[in-house]
Amino acid sequence: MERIRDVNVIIPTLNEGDAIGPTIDEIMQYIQKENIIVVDGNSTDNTREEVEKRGVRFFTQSGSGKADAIKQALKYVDKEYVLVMDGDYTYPAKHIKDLYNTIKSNDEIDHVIGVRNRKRQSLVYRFGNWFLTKFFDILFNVHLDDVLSGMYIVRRKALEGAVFEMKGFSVESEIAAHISSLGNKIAQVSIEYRERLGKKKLGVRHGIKIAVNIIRLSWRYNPVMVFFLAASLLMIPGLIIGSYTAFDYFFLHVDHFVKAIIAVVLVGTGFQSLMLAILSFASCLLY
Ligand SMILES: Nc1nc2c(ncn2[C@@H]2O[C@H](COP(=O)(O)OP(=O)(O)O)[C@@H](O)[C@H]2O)c(=O)[nH]1
Ligand SMILES: [Mg+2]
Repeated sequence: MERIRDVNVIIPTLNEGDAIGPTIDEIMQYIQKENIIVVDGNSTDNTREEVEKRGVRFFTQSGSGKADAIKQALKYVDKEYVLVMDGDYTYPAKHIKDLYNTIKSNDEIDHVIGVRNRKRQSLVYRFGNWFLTKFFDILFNVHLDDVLSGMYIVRRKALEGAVFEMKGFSVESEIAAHISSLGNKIAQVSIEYRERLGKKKLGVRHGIKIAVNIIRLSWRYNPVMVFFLAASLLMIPGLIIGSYTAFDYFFLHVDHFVKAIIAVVLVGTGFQSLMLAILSFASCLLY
């Protein structure tokens, strides 16, 4: 079978001694080994030996976390497309072809995400992924189904000029934010998701960090939405409390001073936020 030539594969690893061997063996059915790069976060197990045994490029990252690793590996890529894939054997390599064919089929598509079948994920993990993806969708006005997937392909040119500031597991949302803010297309392909080999690293703590980082990204790329969301979060409860106090005051002659003050503050700051949203939206249209 003819292997794909114009794709670099980046695999971030941290103590994936059990999984990285089988992961690479599978990838090599589709990609020649010269095009694969493993970027490691100072593993203390046999990850390095497993990679080098197979003649695949291996280097140890500087900085820390998955984001720094991928950012650094991007400096060494030279093919037209870059595919990122976790090194824990969860993503079947056969899907490389699906992602590749999709990005290759349309010049307007800059990014293809492998949307995981969630059957193998625990309930908490599944909810976290769903919640963070929907949160991202709202703030960036897109319709993605799995923004945190660890398997995706990107057109290298689309990443030129990207600002990477995020840490750890927020790198996927940062890439999606960059591509969607350019107004370029992100496509999706359904993929299977397997049980990982070795110990997992992601927890609720990481989920919270990702949520905060999605807000920071939105602040950078789409501030209108942040103002608008803040406005709704303040004005909706403000209006509810306000109507209730007004009703009691005018019809039942009961005063609720504290509630009335709270309502005024909420509606007032919410209104300012809304004005800022409208102003920033208008200035976006002008420039
Ligand atoms: N280079 C590098 N890779 C990392 C780091 N943390 C996690 N990874 C890798 O990133 C991928 C995703 O992490 P993983 O533990 O599978 O997350 P989970 O499966 O979602 O719990 C795996 O291939 C990890 O080995 C890091 O600090 N540096
Ligand atoms: Mg994983």
